[in-house]
Amino acid sequence: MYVQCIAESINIMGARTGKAMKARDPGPIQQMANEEAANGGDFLDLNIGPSKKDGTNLMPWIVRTVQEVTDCPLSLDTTNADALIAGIKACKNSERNLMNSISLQPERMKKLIPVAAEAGCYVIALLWGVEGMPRDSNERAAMTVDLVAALNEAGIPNEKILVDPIATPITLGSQQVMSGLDFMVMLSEIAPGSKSTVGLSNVSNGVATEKRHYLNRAYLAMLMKGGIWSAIVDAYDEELIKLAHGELPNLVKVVHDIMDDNEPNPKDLTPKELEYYKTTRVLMGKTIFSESWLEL
Ligand code: THG
Repeated sequence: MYVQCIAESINIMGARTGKAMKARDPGPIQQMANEEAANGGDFLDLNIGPSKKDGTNLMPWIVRTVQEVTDCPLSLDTTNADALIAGIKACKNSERNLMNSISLQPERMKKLIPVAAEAGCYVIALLWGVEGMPRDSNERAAMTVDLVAALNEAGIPNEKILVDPIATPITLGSQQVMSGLDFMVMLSEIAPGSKSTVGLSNVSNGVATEKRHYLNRAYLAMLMKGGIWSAIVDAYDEELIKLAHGELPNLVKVVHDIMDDNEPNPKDLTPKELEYYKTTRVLMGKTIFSESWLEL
């Protein structure tokens, strides 16, 4: 199984690229784009945050800057709808790129859906409604039905839609994490042929930096059981990219066995497998989460 990796590091909050965006300095952004593509990024996320003031100038500038050095498809990421529109219009090969994202807010849908339909690009259907995030898999299902219907009506086929159920941090409890997973399994029935994505590092938000990778990796292996199509990831995590691209099947098997209630004996596992074993149990709520979960 191959999960498309949307590389997340070109980000207005990032130490290396944030300053370069504000100064319109192409060097650091082009360097990171080349690194992320070389590391196995299948799309490059260009995240300019809200950029309320100059988003309509900044997004097209970044698109051109990155497309000067790489043919890797792009994911244009901002809450500023006008900036997204300007960015999509600046893209070469617009049908290969990704609009991140369209949520269920009516003014956003009205502005963005016709532009995505016209460009023929992929779109992330973000399950964020007027009342905020969905609370369980049923709310996610209802939101998907509404948003996918609106996209289809404009002529965007399910094959171009990546539903994002919004991953929640483990610090909010494993029930929330597991409900996102339940939804992944339902998605193929709700919108046949549609694709999916999640912001993987959301799951480890608020956890000490050096421990976040373990949670992100095990969570990805869990999502693979639900057939996830893509994930927004740190392309500098080599092990994560290998996992996503199907090169670590033994680790994926450990995780899926636990999910199938076919628990391996921890005594039979390698140290690396044990890491995934312990972390999966935390994400599933079989072990209570604490920052020392790996030492237990
Ligand atoms: N779904 C969709 N889009 C998204 C998200 C999502 N876009 C934004 C976010 N979530 C995914 N992108 C990131 C980008 C960076 C980080 C996390 C998620 C991150 N950065 C490091 C940090 O903050 O510690 C390093 C920053 C730096 O470079 O200094 O964690 O859920 N559709």
